Amino acid sequence: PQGAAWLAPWQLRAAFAARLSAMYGREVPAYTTLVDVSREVNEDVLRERGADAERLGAIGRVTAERHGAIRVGTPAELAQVGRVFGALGMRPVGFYDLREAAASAVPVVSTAFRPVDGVELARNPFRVFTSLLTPADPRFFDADLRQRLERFLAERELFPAELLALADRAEAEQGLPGGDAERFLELAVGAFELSPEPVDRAWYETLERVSAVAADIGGVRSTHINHLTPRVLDIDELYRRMTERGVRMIDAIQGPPQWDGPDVLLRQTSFRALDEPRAMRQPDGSVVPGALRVRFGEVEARGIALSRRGRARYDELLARLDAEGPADTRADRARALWPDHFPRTEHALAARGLAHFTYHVVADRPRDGRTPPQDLPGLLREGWVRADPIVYEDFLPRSAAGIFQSNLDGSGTRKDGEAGAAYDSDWLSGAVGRDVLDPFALYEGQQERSLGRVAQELRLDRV
Ligand code: OOG
Ligand code: NI
Repeated sequence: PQGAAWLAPWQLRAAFAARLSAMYGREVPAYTTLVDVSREVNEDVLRERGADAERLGAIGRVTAERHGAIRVGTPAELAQVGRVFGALGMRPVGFYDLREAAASAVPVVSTAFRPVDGVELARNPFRVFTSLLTPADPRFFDADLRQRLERFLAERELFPAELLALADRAEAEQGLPGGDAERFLELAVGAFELSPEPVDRAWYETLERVSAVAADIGGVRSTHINHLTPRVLDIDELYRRMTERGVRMIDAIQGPPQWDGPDVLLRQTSFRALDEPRAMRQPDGSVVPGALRVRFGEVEARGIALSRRGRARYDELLARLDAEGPADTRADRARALWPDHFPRTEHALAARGLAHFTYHVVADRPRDGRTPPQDLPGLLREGWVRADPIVYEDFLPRSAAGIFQSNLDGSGTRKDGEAGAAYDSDWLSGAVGRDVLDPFALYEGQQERSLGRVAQELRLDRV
């Protein structure tokens, strides 16, 4: 049935991302400014650095690239999200526990839905950071509040049955014909729009005392996309230009510091959304105008995916920065310590196994009568093989917690001393009804496959 009007999962994904972006731009004008400034910065970087600017993704991909964030209340809702994104060729990757991150009290655990295959990522890398409320965590919710919350959540419907049926069909048949695709996209975007339904003020405020995130998720009868993030090639420059335009950004860029060596992982920054008018239902039943501040703007720059070893090194550095000095000097200390932890060239990152690359036989290497060495550092050194960096497609729990926190009013309450409820990646797989994939395993697989091809082409037993 796959004629001209057929939309494959990646086309549905690209169309969904574009429509979500149009909707969000209508609803949150500062987002449009952010997208415009990101595009300007990307054009300038491309002009200045030429092909080098595209080392971590072709400009077409980077310009269209977005991630969104949503938050849901129950495992059943999360499983439905999994079906909607399954139709778009997106799978849950990574487990993030934001309840534990230092200085934040966010009662959620998260994953990110994204394409996992190299070809699919190149077509459209749209991803959605998806958080699930943890009402069973006694550090946030007492037994009574938990029960009221779970009852409230069980009664709401975030995704209409028609949407879910279309999603299941799209996943099973690997796409949808034009008319159904149109309907699916309309319903899917609609499910993430801010609802005009009045907010029950007393209930919302009850949850807000625990956490603004709990209120945002469980205080209303619908969900909404709470930010949509473009990708920029020079985030420091973007930060300056947004500030010049009078947009007040959060104090810091989260993630690794700026330096003159290879960019790794992910750097992000955000600005607070403005109050948005929302109708409020008062305890006496009357509806009055009110305002809530639930959406914000964020932008990110992506670097090379670190290996498990590289990541351990990054996490050690974070722990050291926490332990050794005051928070307000953290950025400077990070910049000073960074060169002791990470080498200044991609070549060294590859040779020391700190980051992931795909490896390719250099086709036009001059023939000098030598035979290729068996080891990767040797192959790289003697010019047999070239290493292309694998871009980091995931998130960072610490940065995510920082992004959550910097966009909240109160810090909420987390009673410490009590044991937190146990949630882990396996638990989350059960909740979503799909395997939550390990991001490291995905990068390792991609790298291994490329090394297999190298070995074959150079007739080596292995590399
Ligand atoms: C998600 C915050 C995390 C990121 O980019 O790290 C996130 C949220 O606010 O729901 O989006
Ligand atoms: Ni984000």
